[in-house]
Amino acid sequence: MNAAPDLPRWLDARRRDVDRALEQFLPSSPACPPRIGEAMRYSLFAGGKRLRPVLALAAAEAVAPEDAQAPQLAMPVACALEMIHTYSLVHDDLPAMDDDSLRRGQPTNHVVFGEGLAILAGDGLLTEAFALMAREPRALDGIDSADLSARKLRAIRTVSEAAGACGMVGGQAIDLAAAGSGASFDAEGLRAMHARKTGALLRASVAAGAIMAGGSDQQIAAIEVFGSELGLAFQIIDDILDVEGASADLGKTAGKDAAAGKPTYPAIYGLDASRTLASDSIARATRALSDAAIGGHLAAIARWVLTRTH
Ligand code: GRG
Repeated sequence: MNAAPDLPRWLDARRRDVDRALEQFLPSSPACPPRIGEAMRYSLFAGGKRLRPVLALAAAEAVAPEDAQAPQLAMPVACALEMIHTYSLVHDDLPAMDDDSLRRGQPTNHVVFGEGLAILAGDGLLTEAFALMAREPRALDGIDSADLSARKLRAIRTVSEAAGACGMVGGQAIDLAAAGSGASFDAEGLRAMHARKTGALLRASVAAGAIMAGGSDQQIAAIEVFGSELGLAFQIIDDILDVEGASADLGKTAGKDAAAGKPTYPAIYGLDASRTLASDSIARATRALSDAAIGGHLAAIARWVLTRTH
C-alpha cells in the first residue's frame, strides 16, 4: 500500500493542476457571450478548496498507482465536479433559497451580476460540466476507445445521479420544504437529508475518479463506502464550524444555521458528541480503504477533513 507523505504539498500541487484545467475547460468569450462567461468564472475562481476534484484525482491515483495516465483520465470529471458544486453554491445563495451575500469570501454571484444572470451562471456551469465529461478525455495511448467510452458513460451516470433529484437536488428540496414549513428533523431525518444534499456529490467524486482510472468493481464499492462516510463527517464538521467559526475564516456567513433555527448536528447532539460522530465516521471511511488494500492520499484527506477550519 502507498504511504501518503506530505499531504499539504500534494494538495497544493493538485489544486494548481485543477485550476489550470478549469481555465482550459471553462467556455469563455467568444465561444459563449462575454457576460455569462464572466459570471461563471467569477464563482468558479472565487477561492474554493477544490475538495471534490482533489478527491476524484486521489481516488484515480489510489486505484491505479502505477498508471501515469490516471490523472489525465480523471481530470475532466474532477473539473466537472467542481463546476457542478459551484453551480449548487450559486443557486443555494439566491434570494429564493438561502439568500446569502457572502461566499468563498466574496460577494455572492447574484449580488455582483444580478439574480437572472446568477441563475444562468449556475445553469451554464451545470450543463457545461456534462458536456465536458462527455467530450474529455479524448483518445489516450494504451486505452481502447470502447473502454474509454464505457468509463465515461459510467462516470457520467454516477455524477448525474448524485447531482440530480435523488441526490443533491433532492436533498436541497427536503431542506427547502423544512425551512418553508418550519418543520424540524430528527437525527435520522438530518442524516438522510445531508446524505443527499452534500454526501452524494462527495461520494460520486471518489467513485467517478476511480471509474475513470479503471478501478475494479470491488475497489469502486470500497471507495463508495469511503465517500459516504467522508460526506457524513464533512457535513458534521461544517455544522460545527458554523457554530464555532468566524465569517472571515469560513468565507461565508457564520452562525447562519443556528440563527435560522436550522437543525444541525451540534443542535441535536451537542458539540462534543458531534465531534465524536465525525471521527467515528472517518474511522469507518479509512477502514473501508484498508480492508480493500487501497492506499494513496485518500485516508490522509479524510483526516484533514476532520481537522479543517474552513
Ligand atoms: C441548489 C441544487 C442546489 C443544491 C445546493 C450543497 C448545497 C446544495 C448547498 C450548500 C449549502 C451548504 C453550505 C452546505 C454545507 C456543505 C457544503 C456543500 C459546503 C460547501 O462546500 P465546500 O466547503 O466549499 O467544499 P468550497 O467553497 O471550499 O468549495
